[in-house]
Amino acid sequence: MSHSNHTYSHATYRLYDDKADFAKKAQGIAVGLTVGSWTDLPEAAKEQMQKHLGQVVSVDVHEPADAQPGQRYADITIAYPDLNFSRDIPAFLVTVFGKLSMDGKIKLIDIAPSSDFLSAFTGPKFGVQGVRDLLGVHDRPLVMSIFKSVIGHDLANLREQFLQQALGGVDLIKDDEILFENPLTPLEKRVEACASAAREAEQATGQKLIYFTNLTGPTFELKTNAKRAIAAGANGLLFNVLAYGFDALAELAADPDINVPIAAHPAMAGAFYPSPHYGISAPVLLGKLMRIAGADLSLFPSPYGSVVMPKAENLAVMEDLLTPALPQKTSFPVPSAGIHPGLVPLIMGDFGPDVVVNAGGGVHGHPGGAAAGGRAFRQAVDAIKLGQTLEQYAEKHEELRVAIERWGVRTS
Ligand code: 1AE
Repeated sequence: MSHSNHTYSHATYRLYDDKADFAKKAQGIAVGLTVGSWTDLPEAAKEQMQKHLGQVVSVDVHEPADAQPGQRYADITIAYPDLNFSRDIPAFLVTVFGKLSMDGKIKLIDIAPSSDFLSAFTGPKFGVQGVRDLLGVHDRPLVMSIFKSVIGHDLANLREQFLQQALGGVDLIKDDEILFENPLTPLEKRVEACASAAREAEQATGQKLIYFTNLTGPTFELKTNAKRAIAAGANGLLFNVLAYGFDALAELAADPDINVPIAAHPAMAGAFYPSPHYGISAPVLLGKLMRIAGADLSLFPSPYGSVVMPKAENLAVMEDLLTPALPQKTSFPVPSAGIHPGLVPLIMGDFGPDVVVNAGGGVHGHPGGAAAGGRAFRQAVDAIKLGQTLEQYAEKHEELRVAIERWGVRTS
């Protein structure tokens, strides 16, 4: 949207209120989050402030005739002048949902930053295509394995865990997000041990592999730590974006020396998106903002596993990660938590080819061990690609057969 040569960024909110005058409320937001007051301003001041004034774009009231208490809501879209905020995500978020986030039953359900604002963000360095190019895999979903049971384990143990996961033929391995700097597996030593296991596995499988090392530490040390990890051989970084803030991710993604893909972990996302009344919607949080800030992969709870996000929200997150409507490269959707090989038909059916099948317990919990677990996932992906059911393919693929026996198959 553009008024008088000024560009605007949009934000859409869902407000629940049984009695409110939503049009008045919308006007209050447009003025309150921009110039502060309007009607009381002298005419000369109004002329001066006009370019900074927010505009109500739409007020869409949902009030069924038989509405029960708590059901009346409105979707309100406000246009904010880009003039009012600098080109960084904290400034944008504080403008559109700073104080407002605490003002009643209100949830930020969509954002449409202007092209001028978006042009300030490099976004994912690799994106879906770039990650595929790094691995040389272009014709199937990727498979990622998650380290499990890492706290309290030493380097030799960690290396062995890595090797077993890698031998199963997975494409990506990520640290557990709760593995921080510690005396048993300090950053550089951990990276060296895993990189050497990756080389060993690559000789056996002939397959390339990316290891997402957990990037941790105080905010102002993140860049240094990222570069230390890369110098030690890390070819990917895992990052707990919501604990640090989107700006930290944007700064890492924009640094030319941090030339490895970044996987965004959703830790703490549950504090933001699940309520219908408060917070920030999952597609905004784990879709648009992750991608704009520079996540090559964005993890989120799938609709099928142990920690569940409804399917409609999953698909909306995926849409925002993959839509060509944003100028940034696309990011891989990674529906996660409680994933096992028997869910692969659903994942590939719902998400299509550009998805990462990601599992921890579903790899390590395979009765034949982690290598067999990885193989079972790869076999499940191959089965669906070949148009076979998992049960058919399992007749000649032992690891998949055992996985199905252990977890079953879900087709809906
Ligand atoms: C939504 C994040 C999933 C995650 O990080 C994780 O560790 C999942 O583990 P499993 O697959 O549920 O064992």
